[in-house]
Amino acid sequence: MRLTKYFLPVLKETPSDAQIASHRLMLRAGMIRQSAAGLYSWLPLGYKVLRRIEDIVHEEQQRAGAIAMLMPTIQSADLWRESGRYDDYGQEMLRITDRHERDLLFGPTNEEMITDIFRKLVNSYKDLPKILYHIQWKFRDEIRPRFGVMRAREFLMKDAYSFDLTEADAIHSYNRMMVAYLKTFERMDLKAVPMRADTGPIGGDHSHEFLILAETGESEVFLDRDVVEKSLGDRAFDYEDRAQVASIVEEWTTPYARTDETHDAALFEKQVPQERQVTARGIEIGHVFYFGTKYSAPMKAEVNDPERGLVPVEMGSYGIGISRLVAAIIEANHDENGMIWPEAVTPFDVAIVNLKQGDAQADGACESLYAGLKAAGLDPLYDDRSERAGAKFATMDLIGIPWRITVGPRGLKNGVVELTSRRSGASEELSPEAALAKLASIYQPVRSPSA
Ligand code: 5CA
Repeated sequence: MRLTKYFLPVLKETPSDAQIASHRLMLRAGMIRQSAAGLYSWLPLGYKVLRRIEDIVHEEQQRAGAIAMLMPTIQSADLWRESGRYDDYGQEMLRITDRHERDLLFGPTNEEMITDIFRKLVNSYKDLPKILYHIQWKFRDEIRPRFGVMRAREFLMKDAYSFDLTEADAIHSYNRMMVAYLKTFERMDLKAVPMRADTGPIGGDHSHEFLILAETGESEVFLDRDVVEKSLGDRAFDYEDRAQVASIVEEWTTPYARTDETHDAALFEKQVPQERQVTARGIEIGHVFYFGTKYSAPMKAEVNDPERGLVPVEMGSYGIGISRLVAAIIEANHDENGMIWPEAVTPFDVAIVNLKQGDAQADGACESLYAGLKAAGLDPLYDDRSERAGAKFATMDLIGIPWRITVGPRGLKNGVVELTSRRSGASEELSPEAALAKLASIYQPVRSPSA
């Protein structure tokens, strides 16, 4: 993309009503625009990041065996009356009446709808297990929407639902999703920690929240430092192998890690040596629940088990805050000059800054780099504006492109361009070909991971 052709409405002023860095930066960099309280348009730069995050989530869900589908945003109130949640959900639910006076609602989550689909279309135990998911907009009429897309009213969620015959099978589905989440967040360079959680209005007996540590997080968290250091890396495992998947879950859930809702101060003292005790704040980016037959029993989502006859299916649900993740990643990756995108989710892979727009040699070198990067499968943003170098650098720093190639007449005389890392600030002089080869080798494993 050429910057002169793009839509990047960068604000000069820092928006005064934005309290946290991610909200300020997303507004300043022209990623989002508020249309009403808790409702945002995703402008092109923000939308690119959102899509990158969605892609990673899709890949890892499917790798873990979940199947993609799409359900509507508007739901019938009758389904929610069957589960008993129509009244329980309270004022957070946006209730709508259509022209025929039918009660509808804008879905805050989809347990009822997927249970309805399942009960109508599946009746044999032979069709189990299944994990179905979608990525769809949700609406929750939050009493205090704030921090931009972090706590919005309309937000994008990945929600998966598992269906199993027995509790043991359901726990395996739960564990699969837990491991898929570890993998998903690791690919985004996030240190996400599963913490024992309250189940809230979703219900159930078994639940973990995934949080990343950040000063601006809304939850207080208490944890053993050891769990933050853990990583799956390129560890090989098989999602079908129950014992293996369970042992990964155990490894991550054995160290103490809880939010203030479930924190037990005495247990924390007993279980975690003083020097490893961490009290911090966290942002919830995902939440997994095993709730057994909470919905399948009242809604009669049953299958024929050869031994037990008709039995309600065992279910779980698994959410990821896709739009919240954009903000959470910024909270974890920024400095005083702007955002610093991890390569896995960056809106553009590399910025090309032409120091002397209009100079035939500099323009030619930029054009050929731009074409070469695209041919190598990379997504460059070429700043082809006739601006001062300082202004071009400031824009690229603000929008956080992880790599910058600076092209100017002086370097070109010696056959070199400058490659700069946004994160470390370190620069090196390389031939244009070598810069291209280096970037290709950085992005290849990020875009097509094997493990
Ligand atoms: N049905 C379950 C899982 S499918 C569920 O709804 N879980 S949840 O309530 O925990 O939401 C899942 C994720 O959505 C949360 O972990 C959070 O990351 C995100 N989320 C929840 N509320 C908001 C909000 N108001 N704004 C942005 N993201 C939100």
